[in-house]
Amino acid sequence: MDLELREALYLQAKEWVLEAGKTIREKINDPLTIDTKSDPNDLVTTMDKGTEYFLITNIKETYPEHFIISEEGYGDELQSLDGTVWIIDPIDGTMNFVHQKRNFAISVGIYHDGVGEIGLIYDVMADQLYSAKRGGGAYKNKTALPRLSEQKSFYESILGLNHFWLCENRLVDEKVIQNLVKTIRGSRTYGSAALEFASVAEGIMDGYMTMDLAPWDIAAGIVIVDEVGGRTTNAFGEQINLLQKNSVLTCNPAIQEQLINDYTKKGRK
Ligand code: 2AM
Ligand code: CA
Ligand code: CA
Ligand code: CA
Repeated sequence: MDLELREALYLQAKEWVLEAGKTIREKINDPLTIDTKSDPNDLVTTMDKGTEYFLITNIKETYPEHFIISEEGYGDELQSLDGTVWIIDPIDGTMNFVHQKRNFAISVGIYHDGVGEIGLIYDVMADQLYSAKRGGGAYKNKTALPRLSEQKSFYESILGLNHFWLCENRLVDEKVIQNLVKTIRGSRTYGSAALEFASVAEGIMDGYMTMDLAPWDIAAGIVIVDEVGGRTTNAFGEQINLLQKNSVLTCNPAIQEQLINDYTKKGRK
């Protein structure tokens, strides 16, 4: 992608994301209409839909030749990642948004012919923007994020995991994951995939592993984690396909091999 074009795209995307976030902050205490999707705990609100609508109408008007993959239904049905594709989650962490009024993010990844060019993750209530351009490093607001330490010890690592990994599940023997949790230093569950990717990029968590995420949960995070030298695959070290759901492991490369070889692959069902 042409670098000048990309810079313009980045500035425009950033402006829309910050504006959408400001609107959410201003309306955070307004009454909400909450619906459920696949199950009673799978929530969606008028704010999720309104934010997606705002972003997508702006994109379609300004860049009619671009494509969009997004969660709440205003995007396109794509069979390929050819061309320029925006991959959008208007609110990542809707349960946090509804119950906690914090710890949720707007996530926007922009890919060109399948290559991640721009990643934006906006922690709305904290007013912190994680951003990256391919080859240009990653930032938290205006501060460059350092590359992840190559010295990270597996035993001193903190992993983002949700508790379903410790229950009987279809992917990995839960006993193996119980062993993993006892072996590492600690585990955390934030409830927003995008913010967990941002934490890995910032080096305040060393990895994040999850069973079943959609492209919009991870597209921006992949670009940002890449830019600090992190790696993202599925839970077994295989390549992610951004046209479908995947299990996901994003982490410091220093712990990747041990995590996959001694745990997820070993316990794979
Ligand atoms: P969402 O809030 O945009 O739906 C929570 O663990 C993470 O998983 C969030 O990033 C959440 O994104 C995502 N997620 C995907 N599908 C979900 C579901 N059915 N229920 C709850 N969270 C889901
Ligand atoms: Ca959702
Ligand atoms: Ca999401
Ligand atoms: Ca969402």
